[in-house]
Amino acid sequence: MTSLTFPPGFRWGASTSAYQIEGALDADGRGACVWDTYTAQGRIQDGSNAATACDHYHRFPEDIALMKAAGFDSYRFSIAWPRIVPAGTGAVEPRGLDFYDRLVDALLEAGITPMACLYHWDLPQPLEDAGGWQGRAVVGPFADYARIVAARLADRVKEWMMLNEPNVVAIHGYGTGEHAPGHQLGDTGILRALHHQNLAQGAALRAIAAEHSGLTLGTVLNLQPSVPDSDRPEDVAAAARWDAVWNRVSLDGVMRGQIPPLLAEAMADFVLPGDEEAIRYPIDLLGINYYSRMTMKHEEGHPFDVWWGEARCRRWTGMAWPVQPEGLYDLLTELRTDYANPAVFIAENGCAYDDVVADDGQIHDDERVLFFREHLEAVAQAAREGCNVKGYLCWSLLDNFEWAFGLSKRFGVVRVDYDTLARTPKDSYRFLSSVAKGGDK
Ligand code: GCO
Repeated sequence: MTSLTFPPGFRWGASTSAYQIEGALDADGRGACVWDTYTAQGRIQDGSNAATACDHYHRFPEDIALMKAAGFDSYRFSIAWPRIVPAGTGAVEPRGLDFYDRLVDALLEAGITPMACLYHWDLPQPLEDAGGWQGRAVVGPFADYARIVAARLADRVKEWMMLNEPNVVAIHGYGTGEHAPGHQLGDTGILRALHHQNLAQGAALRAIAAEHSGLTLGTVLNLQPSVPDSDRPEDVAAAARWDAVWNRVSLDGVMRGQIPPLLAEAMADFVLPGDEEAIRYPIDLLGINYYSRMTMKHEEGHPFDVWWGEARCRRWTGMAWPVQPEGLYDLLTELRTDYANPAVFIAENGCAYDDVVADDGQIHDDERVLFFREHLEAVAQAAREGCNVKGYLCWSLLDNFEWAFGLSKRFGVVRVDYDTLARTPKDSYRFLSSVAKGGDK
């Protein structure tokens, strides 16, 4: 077995997002977001909602104590836009800012470095009503919100991520309709949502940089190698198309200011002169969310005439996602060789399984431990070969509201009992803790 050794100063921690854990959706003047609307439409598979979720809004001290006890030194959380600017534009809600102020102080007190993500999918509903990510009207409000939050917190929060997975927002929010706001606007709708997120990101990066120096600015992308299901030319072309949509619009947008050539024609209607400069930014740190490879084939009737092929792997997670740690190694290697080896960190990696609470009250989640071990080996190997990887944040600290799956899919290293809200660390928590503390090598 490869040893789990990492470069000096390698950072360890967890990621969460506001909507998935906070609850308290009506507290302290928070406005409505697209996920509130989508949930109220009855579109969550298990009929649950995020009204309470993990009640992190009130229980964050306990959650921070869990991270500290694990030996985690870093934590990525997201700030809920509708808590800060409830109507998307206009009045700022001071009680929303106060909450993140308390959270940040408590993290620092615990010796945990806060990393704030500005957008983990909770678009204020009034902005969606005005066109959402389909148009440019959202760009200015996002930059304003970024400036407001940074003005309050950047004296203590030094690491800022703009977006989380713009591809998933675009594809599922505006293409398949499986995520809020639940539109099915075809290929053009997906590309519009991607491009306008790129523009908003560029504007927010510049807005924050203009106000504060010495910050680490970046964004978080879900990057997953797209491989063809067969060597038939139409499958090879489908995988390349999917790579352009899923990975390259976002990655090449920020890193190179480039629209993928494969998509240039399809995007010509709404990419204006100057946009490529506006979306490019020399970020300091790139967060990567990795779950699996994507095996794709040509099939009409789906976005971009691409559909899932047969993933060749030995195991699947409880989401029926293939377990393919070698894809993470390939991805890190590609960033090193083809993108000038940027500073990166794993911002999410993890898995859902149908956890069982054993007679001893514990959760012996061996499959999740194995998942983490194999992916950490892939990261360690890439780092040994020179990849500039700075740290690893698991997804997720807590079981939480897994979007359209509701509370039915558990990704946490800490179990949440949704009746009592009791937290129980799983074996996977102890495993990551031992690696973070340097005891498991
Ligand atoms: C993501 C999402 C998370 C999900 C996780 C599992 O960024 O994809 O950030 O919110 O819960 O990926 O599906």
